[in-house]
Amino acid sequence: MARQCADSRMNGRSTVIRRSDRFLDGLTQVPAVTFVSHVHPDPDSLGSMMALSHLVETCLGKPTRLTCDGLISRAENRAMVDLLNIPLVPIRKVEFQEGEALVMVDSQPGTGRHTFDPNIPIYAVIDHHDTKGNTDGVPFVDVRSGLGATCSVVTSYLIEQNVTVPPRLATGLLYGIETELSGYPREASELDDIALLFLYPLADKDLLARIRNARLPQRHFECMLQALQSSFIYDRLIISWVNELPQPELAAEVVDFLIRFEEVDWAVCAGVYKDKLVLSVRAAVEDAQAGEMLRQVVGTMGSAGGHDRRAGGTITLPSTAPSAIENVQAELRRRLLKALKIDECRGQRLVSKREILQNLQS
Ligand SMILES: [Mn+2]
Repeated sequence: MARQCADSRMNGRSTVIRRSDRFLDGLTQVPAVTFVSHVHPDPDSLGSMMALSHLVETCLGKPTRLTCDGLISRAENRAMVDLLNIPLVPIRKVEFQEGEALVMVDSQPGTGRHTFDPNIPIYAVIDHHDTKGNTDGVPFVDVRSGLGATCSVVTSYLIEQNVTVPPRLATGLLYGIETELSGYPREASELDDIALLFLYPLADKDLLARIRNARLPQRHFECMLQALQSSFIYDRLIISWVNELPQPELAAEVVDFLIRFEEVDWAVCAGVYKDKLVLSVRAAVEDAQAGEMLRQVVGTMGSAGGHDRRAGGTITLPSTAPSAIENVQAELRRRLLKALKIDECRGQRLVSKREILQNLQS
């Protein structure tokens, strides 16, 4: 099928083969395109899948599918899916067809962040994570670790192809970029700002406000209270041990809050979710290489990765007996202190036991 998008190579303005041209050129013969991302897809994953699906449908007229690996439980992310009507197919229900192209966004193969069959060939990987996956044999790879968001990469594809961006899509992309850039120091590049400037006039700001301020269930507040009551300071590191995470994405919300504590440079949350210890890390210093640090700390106990100042991972618990969890926590604490060159010391509570008890009595 002929390409239906404006192609500046044809009008003599440019002889450079742009990445979006190469991406689309490789899909002209396929019957359909399916998009995948990492487990518990976040706004950057969702916005990227929405944008590429729109690009493929508009320029090539091919059918597309957006998939969801694992649950989406964070309130804002659920609101994004509902309010923007993002049509997601659970990955375990997807039957891959012969010849269909698989496109992976905001993640890379072999990083322990997917549950689908790793033998299914992938056509494209578009990502911005520092953690390198195995992209050998993947025909189209666009990985830019200097970028704040994968949504910025795919927005540049939409701009290059001169595709009309409907408000719903602009809102998804804007929120995807915004959630990736909200930390400090701000991990962003010029391309992220170009994308934000392009998207802002097109986005539905009321919808955006509803997504940002999604209503929260009671267990969210219970979890935050427990996280604060079990946070321990070791020099410039704070670790929060959460016994029971109501949903895995809450670990990230805990560290986003704790990293603002002025007396630490590192915040770690390790929360128990089912048979796993879910880890989230934030750093308040530049050149922290948090993703690499956590990957080395976790080692063969699980999988981990991320960016310079933000990282995540999971450790599979040998058993959910309290003693088994305590052993894993002790090992993790020991390795974290060593990796961050902090002398073995007793952790100081963020909130003292006396204050916790006093608050209960008043
Ligand atoms: Mn991302």
